[in-house]
Amino acid sequence: MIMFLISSKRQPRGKWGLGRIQSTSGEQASVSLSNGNVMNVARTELLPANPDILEGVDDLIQLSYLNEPSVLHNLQFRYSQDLIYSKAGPILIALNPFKDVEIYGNEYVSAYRKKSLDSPHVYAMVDAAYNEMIGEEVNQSIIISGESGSGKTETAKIAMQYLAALGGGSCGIENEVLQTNVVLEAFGNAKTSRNDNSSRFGKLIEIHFSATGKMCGAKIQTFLLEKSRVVQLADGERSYHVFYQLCAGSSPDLKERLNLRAASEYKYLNQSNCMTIDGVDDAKKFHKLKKALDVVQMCIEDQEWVFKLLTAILWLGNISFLENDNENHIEVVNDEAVTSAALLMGCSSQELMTVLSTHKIQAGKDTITKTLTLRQAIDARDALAKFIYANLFDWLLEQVNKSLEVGKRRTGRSISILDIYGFESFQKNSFEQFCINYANERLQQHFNRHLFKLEQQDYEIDGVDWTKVDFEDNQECLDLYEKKPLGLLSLLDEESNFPRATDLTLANKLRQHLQSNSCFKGEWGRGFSVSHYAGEVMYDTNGFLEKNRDPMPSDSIQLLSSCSCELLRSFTKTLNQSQKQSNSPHLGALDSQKQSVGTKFKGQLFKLMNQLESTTPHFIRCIKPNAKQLPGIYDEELVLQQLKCCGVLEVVRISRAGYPTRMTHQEFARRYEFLLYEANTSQDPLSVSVAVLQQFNIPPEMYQVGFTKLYLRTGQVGALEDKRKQVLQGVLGVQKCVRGHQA
Ligand code: AOV
Ligand code: MG
Repeated sequence: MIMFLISSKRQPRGKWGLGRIQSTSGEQASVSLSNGNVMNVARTELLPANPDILEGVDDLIQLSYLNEPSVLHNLQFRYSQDLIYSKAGPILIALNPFKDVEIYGNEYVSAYRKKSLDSPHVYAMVDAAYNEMIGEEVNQSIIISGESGSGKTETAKIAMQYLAALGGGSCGIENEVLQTNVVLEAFGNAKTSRNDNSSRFGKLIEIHFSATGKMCGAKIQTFLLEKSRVVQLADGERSYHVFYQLCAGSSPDLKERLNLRAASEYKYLNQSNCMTIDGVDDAKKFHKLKKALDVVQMCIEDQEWVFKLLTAILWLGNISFLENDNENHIEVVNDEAVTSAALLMGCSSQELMTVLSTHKIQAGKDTITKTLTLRQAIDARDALAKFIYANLFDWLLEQVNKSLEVGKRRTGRSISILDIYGFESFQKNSFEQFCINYANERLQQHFNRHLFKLEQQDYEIDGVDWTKVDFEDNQECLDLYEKKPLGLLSLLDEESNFPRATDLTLANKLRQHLQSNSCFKGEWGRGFSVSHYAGEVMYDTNGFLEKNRDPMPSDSIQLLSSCSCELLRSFTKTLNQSQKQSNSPHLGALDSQKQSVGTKFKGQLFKLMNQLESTTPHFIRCIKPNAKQLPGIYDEELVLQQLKCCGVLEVVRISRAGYPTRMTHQEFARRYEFLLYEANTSQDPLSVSVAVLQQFNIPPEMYQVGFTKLYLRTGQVGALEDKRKQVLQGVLGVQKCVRGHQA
């Protein structure tokens, strides 16, 4: 059988098909299809297919032919039978089924625990991590990546369920850990065009275990919450779930206390013509959220404060402005929106109106009050709403972490699960993609290092000749981002410090200084492109400076620090003094005291990488089989592109090129010495091992002898193991026989 490319005008790359060559002439071959049709195909478009017995193997490395169509075909074959998990060497590939597949729950947990099931599964991978943690006291990490909607968050939850089940299930700390998902998803997830439940933040949960292997606590870290979503939505998308849940599910009593209306009455929510999600009952979700908040031990008073601030944010969004006749003079419309927001925040309507319409400037000893332009006023209002939401999110996380706190933390017994946004490349890419893709470069390097560099080092240290397999190193792209003073992040910060800088001056600056890096390409106007490991992405600098500065007017901070709401006041305490009284131009340059968003993110990533370096990593790559979020559809082009982006194809190639089976000379000799026909006179494990290899005619190119270990290519120990089993069974048979006689 062969695979061949069916050219089609509609699909630029064509589709792969399966067939048999009937005859060839010149550059053409005539190929018969399974449906009996015959077609002519260019010979350059033919590739060998795998034999039928390899159809649907659960590890791609077992395939004899590892071309792209074979890998795609194998995964598709499995997907069509609901076998959504496969391996690529050490990596677990998870294809999103977009429907319930009956492979989870207690029965499956215990089957994987007892090893009566060993097909690829999240459970199997987590079980291996758990065993290594218990056995060797080494911290473990499970790193889940994939593009939006591919199933990362669901996979992370499945992993957590397995770990919770090991401790006895749904009570105590296990339940608490699981319930954090409900809380964080309400506040950090939203419907986007790609995923009805899209996480708008990255998350690392570190789960700790006691000496007896039970969960005993956890700690959650989050990365880069998308704040802009609170105030601005794309058509067909929603803001954070919690707003709709609150509006739909709160009791009439609570509604009255908060002066809360229906979601459709709030501008922050109704601007995108999308208020509900098919199949989701927001009111029901609200009740689940309240139960989850109880489980993570948030008291009723605190819960009420949270709902108050959420409602305040919604009312802030309804505040409008009037432009007066004399140009550049605006006024806040003194309506219900202002009074409600002020009441909930604990300040006077007048104070709030002043902050949203004027700006105080210190000139020597005098304070001059200037009126804001309409644009500035809207920005000030939105900045306030974003500030409150982002701080509320952080505060909530802090509360959750307090309730999960481990008494005395001990290293060597934790499993961290990382669920972080995958590589993104859209038609239009902005600051968010710029940061997300940077995070993915860092993770990719971690992945490379672990799988390739470590592997190679291993060979070299052991004196094994291994013609180095080339792999893509992405250091140059990381340098492009991180070098000081001439890297993307430094230059962005520098430009953010100039009040007069614009998107265009930023783009020019980057072009001027970065042309020498081969991963950088200046485009015309505001654009620039970066060659990421997963492909080239063109960024539009529009909004980069504002988003990197993330300004919060000092007047607003002062207002918050004088509000009667204690929670709001606490949000300003983390800001340092100079920032509160900062005299920077209104929403202008980056405050010298404040870290930019980009630099802060870089710091977080470094910390994350340090944490991960001290663990044994396990990688799960989630793949989205179609963009429609529907079951049963397998879009080859889309899958192939994702397999490339996450390095699966590269891993398959490298694993096969190397020597995946490794045993020390001692281990090998101990295991197989008894198979030798002639007893080896030498006691030396190395010469015993070599004698075994020779007796079994293992060809020299199939193994290498290192200083301490033997290295064998895929499939080579199979024959030895078979023989061993055979002999052992024979011996047992004889023993049984002997005993039978004696009895
Ligand atoms: P993501 O985390 O990777 O996207 P999710 O984990 O939210 O993606 O998955 C998206 C949807 O796919 C879920 O809401 C489920 O409907 C479905 N799904 C995923 N995995 C499974 C599974 N194992 N079984 C059944 N359905 C599944 V994002 O957070 O957008 O990057 O930012
Ligand atoms: Mg997610």
